Amino acid sequence: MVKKTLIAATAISLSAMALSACGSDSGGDDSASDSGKLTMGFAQVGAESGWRTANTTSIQDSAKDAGIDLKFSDAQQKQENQIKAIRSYIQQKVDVIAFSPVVETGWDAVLEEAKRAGIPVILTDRSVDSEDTSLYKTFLGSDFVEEGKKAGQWLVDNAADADVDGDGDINVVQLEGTTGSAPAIDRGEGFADTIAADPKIEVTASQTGDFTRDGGKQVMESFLQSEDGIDVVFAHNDDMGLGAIEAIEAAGLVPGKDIKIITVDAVHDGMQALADGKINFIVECSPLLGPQLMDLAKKVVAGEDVPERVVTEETTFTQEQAVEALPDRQY
Ligand code: GYE
Repeated sequence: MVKKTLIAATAISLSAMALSACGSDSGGDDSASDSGKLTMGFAQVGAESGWRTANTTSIQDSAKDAGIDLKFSDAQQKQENQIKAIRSYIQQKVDVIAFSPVVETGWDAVLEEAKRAGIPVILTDRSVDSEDTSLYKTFLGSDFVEEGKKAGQWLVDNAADADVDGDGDINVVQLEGTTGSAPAIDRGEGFADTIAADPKIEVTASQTGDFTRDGGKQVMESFLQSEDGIDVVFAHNDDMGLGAIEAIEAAGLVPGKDIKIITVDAVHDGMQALADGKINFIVECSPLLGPQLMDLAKKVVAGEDVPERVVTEETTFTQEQAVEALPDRQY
């Protein structure tokens, strides 16, 4: 009950703010009918990581290729900004709204508004935690639980190596993604479930670094002070792992050797660090969702059936595999 009231109050104050939100969108005509092209409003999470930058480029490039008029907004990792952007897309009567929800909860009100306006919504990259699945047409993106499991499995398989200080325990510190976001929740869960197979492996500290390099660095600095005998870092993305590398080096330790590092994404800088031996294992999460998104958007607007879930295919990389794959990586 309390929660509902809160959401309603937030919805009112945000709708007032939405009146001034139109200016934050970039480019495009005012409605689909002006240009005869299909118009998509896309509410992006932010620009927090290399993954996000590659994802934005993929969406912008493939909209152009598909002849779709894209209205794009960057929410700077704030849900209220995404809600404002979605409301402004509803006002502008776009043909389709796509967005990557920064956190999982709190979307029902704005999604109901889109539904009432007859504008289909596509979730991409991250999903929402809503019981009413009629609020969106499809969800395109990775299986984050599976990614967490792959990270955990590598550690279980390499446990002997990962016990760097040889004390019989493998102490893991976790750098979590944005609190309340689907990838942070699901990667954490998949990882925890998998390492439970080996009682020697234990997560001794876990804190959010908000998916940023700076966040990862700061949290790792504090872990290095507060935790004894850290053997492994599990970072929910490459950027936080790269920040952790800086903190580990500043502490006079050798990343990849004195402390093993596992990350998720496989963006260019992460792959370079893996090839250089500073990261030990990366679980791939593909940001190249643009072409499939544009395809789904055209189908949804044309009233065609689309699958309710489209899962991205991805792999994993060891240090040797990174050396091989790097020259051909697109991002
Ligand atoms: O792993 C991280 C980004 O939602 C899959 O968000 C995405 C995650 C990605 O900030 O780097």
